Amino acid sequence: DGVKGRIDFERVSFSYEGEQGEPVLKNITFTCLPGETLGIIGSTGSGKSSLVGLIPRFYDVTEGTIRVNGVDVRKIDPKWLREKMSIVPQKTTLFTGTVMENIRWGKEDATCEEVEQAAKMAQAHDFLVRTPDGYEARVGQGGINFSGGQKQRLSIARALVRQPEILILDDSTSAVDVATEAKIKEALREYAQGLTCILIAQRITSVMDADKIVVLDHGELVGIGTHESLRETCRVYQEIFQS
Ligand code: DUT
Repeated sequence: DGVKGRIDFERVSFSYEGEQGEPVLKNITFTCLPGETLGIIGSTGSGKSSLVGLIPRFYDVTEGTIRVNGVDVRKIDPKWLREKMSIVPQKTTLFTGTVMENIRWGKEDATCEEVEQAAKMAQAHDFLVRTPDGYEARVGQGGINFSGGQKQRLSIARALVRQPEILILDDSTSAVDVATEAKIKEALREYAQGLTCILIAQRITSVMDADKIVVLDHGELVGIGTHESLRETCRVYQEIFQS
């Protein structure tokens, strides 16, 4: 169907409950079409994580409307909504168990082939098969025996094995080198066609090839467009680009 993975924000404002002062998000409007990759960039505290947290209804909007596949999310059961999307949070959440168990978490019926396929896309397969126990390697508490970048790649594999319609990566490749990050994005383009992807990032290189990029500044949308157009027209984007 033509609306699978579509997201619309319409004049969305948001304040955390009980918080005084300026809203965290102010009058945000944009559309992410099915299969598009949308980048979100902005300085720390500009509201990026808050914005994506509204999509699976971790919080509800204060004003305005968010639609997923054309339907107001307030009319959708959060459980059903979260089935359709995978979110990789800023902080990875691996648990004590095998790598296989960790990737399968959230989709316990995934086959070994599906786990391997997800790990390949996330660029985790290669480092896993180089360890003696491979997918049966034990993950220590909090993933202590893996590097930051490896943990992020395992988290991305976990998100992909659920075969979501919408994938949200919240700064999930910050510890992954630029070349490996490019490989992950290339694999997603090749194997996960039709997947809508939202990428929050700190560095421009992470989002510059997105179909469009939303620039947030103190909770306001100050630019939306491609890297090329923002580089010419958006002051905040230029500042991030030059920094
Ligand atoms: N905020 C709260 N309560 C929360 C989370 C955030 O009041 O539970 C505030 C802190 C900040 C604003 O909301 O002033 C936006 O935070 P958010 O985490 O959405 O910003 P970010 O752009 O994702 O920041 P970072 O790049 O540091 O993750």
